[in-house]
Amino acid sequence: MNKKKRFNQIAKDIKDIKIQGARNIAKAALEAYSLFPSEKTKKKLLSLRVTEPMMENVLDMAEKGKPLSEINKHFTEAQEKINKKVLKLIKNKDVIFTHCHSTNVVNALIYAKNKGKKFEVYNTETRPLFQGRQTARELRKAGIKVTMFVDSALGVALSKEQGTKKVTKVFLGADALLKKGIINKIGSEVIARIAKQEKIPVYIIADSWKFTKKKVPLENRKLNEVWGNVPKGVKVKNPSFEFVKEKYLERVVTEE
Ligand code: RUB
Repeated sequence: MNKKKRFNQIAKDIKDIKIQGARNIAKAALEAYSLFPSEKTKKKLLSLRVTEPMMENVLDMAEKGKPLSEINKHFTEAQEKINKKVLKLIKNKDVIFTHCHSTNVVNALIYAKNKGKKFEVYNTETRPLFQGRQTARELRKAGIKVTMFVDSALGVALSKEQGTKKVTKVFLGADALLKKGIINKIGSEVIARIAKQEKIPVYIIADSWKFTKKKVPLENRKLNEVWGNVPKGVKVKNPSFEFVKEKYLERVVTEE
C-alpha cells in the first residue's frame, strides 16, 4: 500500500471506529502522522475523534521530535506496569463490571487471569456500535467467564437483582484524565453513580498519557449509527462520551 493510501485508510478506520479506544487511536494516528508529518495532517487526525487527548499528546511529542520507537515503547511499558497494579487489586471470586472496550482494561484482566486469578466479568454491549462484544470476545478467548448485558440492564447487573451476582469492582477505561474527573464512553457516568450508591468501588484503568489540562470537547456521532431510517421530525442524539466526577471514583490506576 502506498503512503497516501495507508494514511487515508488509517484516518477512515479511526473515523469509522474500526480502530477504537484511546490507546489504539493514538498509536494508529502516530503511524499516520509519521507518513506525512505536518501541521495539516496533525489537525486532520485530531479532527477525527475530538475527545482524544492521548492522540494529541502523542502527536505533540512526535512533532517535537520524540522518536516513534520511544513513544511506542511507552504504550507497552505503561501497560505492563498497569497490569501489575491491577493484579494486586483483583481478588479471587471478584465479579468485575466493565463497559465498552478498553485495551488498558482488557489487557490487565487477561494478565490477571494468566497469573491465576479467579474472577468473572459482567459487561455491557455498548450501543450503538457494540464495542462490548469485542470486550466479551477477547476476554472469553482468554478463558475468562463473561456475562454480557444490554445497556439498559446495567442497573440490574450492578444491583444484584434478578439472579445476578454481587459486582465487587467496576473497571472502566478512560479517554481523558482530567483534574476533577475523567471522560469515558457514554454510560460511564451512570455506571459510576449507581456503583457509588451500591458501594462498589470504581477503578479507572488508564495510561497517564491520557491526562490533559485542556478543555476536552465531547464527541457527538452520526445519527444513522442509532437509527438508519429515522421518521421525519424525530430527533436523535448520539453522544459518544461523558464526564465522570472524581467523587464517584475509588482510584485512577495509571503506570505512575
Ligand atoms: C472507547 C472507550 C474506552 C477508552 C479507553 O470508546 O471509551 O474506554 O477509549 O480505551 P470508542 P483504551 O470505542 O468510542 O473509541 O484503554 O483502549 O485506551
